[in-house]
Amino acid sequence: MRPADEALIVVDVQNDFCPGGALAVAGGDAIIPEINALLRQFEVRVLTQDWHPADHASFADNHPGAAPFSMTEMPYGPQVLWPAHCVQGTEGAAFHPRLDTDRGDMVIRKGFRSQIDSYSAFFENDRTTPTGLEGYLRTRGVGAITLVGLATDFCVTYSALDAARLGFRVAVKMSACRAIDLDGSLADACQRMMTAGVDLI
Ligand code: VGL
Ligand code: ZN
Repeated sequence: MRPADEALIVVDVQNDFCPGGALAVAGGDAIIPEINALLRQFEVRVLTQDWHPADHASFADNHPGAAPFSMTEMPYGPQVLWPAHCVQGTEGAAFHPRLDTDRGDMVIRKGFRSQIDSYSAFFENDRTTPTGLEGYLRTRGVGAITLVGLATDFCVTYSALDAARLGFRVAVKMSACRAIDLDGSLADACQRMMTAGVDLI
């Protein structure tokens, strides 16, 4: 087992991010066996779940004429417009059936406010509205986190950068992540994580 002050955070291993899903990440389901093995090694285990209302502002469908994967401006900055995904209560928003969710101590949902997206497990995309995860980890005595899941270049990276900014020691286990990789976003994300002191392992 890993030391008690280390948490595993499993990001968005949901049907819509796996092959056949609405915002499928190539090989998204291939990481599940490794994640299930990791879930047995950590004392503190958090699962995150992207959890959007149908009228969510990050969905291209809610912007007449906008194409999926195009950009828009939100009050908090630029935002990618995604195909509708992870709509609350749908099969697409459910965890992948092979993910060992029984091992999760805590499920944190994010992106449930219609006017703001939330890539990070810690803060919404305005970088200030908290999800509550920081308090959960601190009250459990966590000082170090390992991130795995989907997608490397969006929710995993934003979570890693916020965690580093909050003072946690942060590692991303790259073999247990898969990327969307829009216009070089994966290389850019890795560069930003390394600059922030995140360990890519
Ligand atoms: C994600 C795009 C939109 C992710 C979530 O989990 O990386 N990406 N919503
Ligand atoms: Zn989303």
